[in-house]
Amino acid sequence: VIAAIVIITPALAQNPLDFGLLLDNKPIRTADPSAHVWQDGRLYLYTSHDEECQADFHMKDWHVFSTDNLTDWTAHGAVLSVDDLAWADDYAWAPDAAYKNGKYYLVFPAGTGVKDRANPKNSTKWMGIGVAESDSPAGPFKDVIGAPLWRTPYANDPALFIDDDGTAYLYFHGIDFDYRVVKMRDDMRGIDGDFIKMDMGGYEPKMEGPWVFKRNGLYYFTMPENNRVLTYYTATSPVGPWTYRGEFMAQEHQSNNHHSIVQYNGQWLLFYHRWLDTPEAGCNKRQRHVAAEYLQFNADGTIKPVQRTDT
Ligand code: FUB
Repeated sequence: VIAAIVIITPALAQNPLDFGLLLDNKPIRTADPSAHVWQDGRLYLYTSHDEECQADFHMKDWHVFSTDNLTDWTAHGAVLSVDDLAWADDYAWAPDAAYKNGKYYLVFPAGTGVKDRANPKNSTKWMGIGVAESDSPAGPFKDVIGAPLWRTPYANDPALFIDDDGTAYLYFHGIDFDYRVVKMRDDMRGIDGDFIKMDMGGYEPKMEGPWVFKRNGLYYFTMPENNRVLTYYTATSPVGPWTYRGEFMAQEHQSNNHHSIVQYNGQWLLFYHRWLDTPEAGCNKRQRHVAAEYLQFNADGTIKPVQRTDT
């Protein structure tokens, strides 16, 4: 479903990518961007969606946007909602996508219940990781499994990485924010084997939102450390052991960040979200929206620190 074609005016010459996405000509509060370039050469962005003035991350659906020039974006609308799921009615958090077997897969966290911060024992909240399928990169996606791959009190932020040999690895963080990976079955409808707790070389801050990519034969495991500062590790295998390499984007507003990294037309791009003042919304709080910056590497493969470009 194509909801709207929008023109985003470049903000600054050095960063034509710090944009506000629109849906039906209105701003849409997007977060947790997962960027991919598929066979058709377009760049697709899979995002979660904050309700206007939302609180406590009660989120209902996932959206897709695409472009072939980083300026003109097509909004494909909500491509999956918790209303489509038999097993969850809330917490439509950070998604990722993959292409395999001629199909497109949306992997996503969702859940139900409520968290009782004062008395955690009274919490009824749980979250699981689901996988939905589509014949189109722009969805809509269908949960053909009808159940989460697994559920825990807090399974979140899944990221899929498909290696050159076609093996799909699923990374996520769990209740203790540790570092896990599991192979996906070839049909992508289940996991293959046990969860592997990865060797992080002795440096293990809490993480959210893992994102793995490969460049010049080197694997990069990137994350919002303590959910705020973008940091990374490298390894010669997609399951580690990993070596910590440090920070490449500082935190902003003491708020969470969530990112993805993709190569498009020969340039590396970092998509992430920002918390910006939205006085027009009337809720006296910052709201999230997706932004992007170019990403540069040093000759030794390390990532150059990225500055946010202000609009
Ligand atoms: O958008 C909901 C949650 O906030 C995500 O799953 C986290 O990564 C953080 O961005």
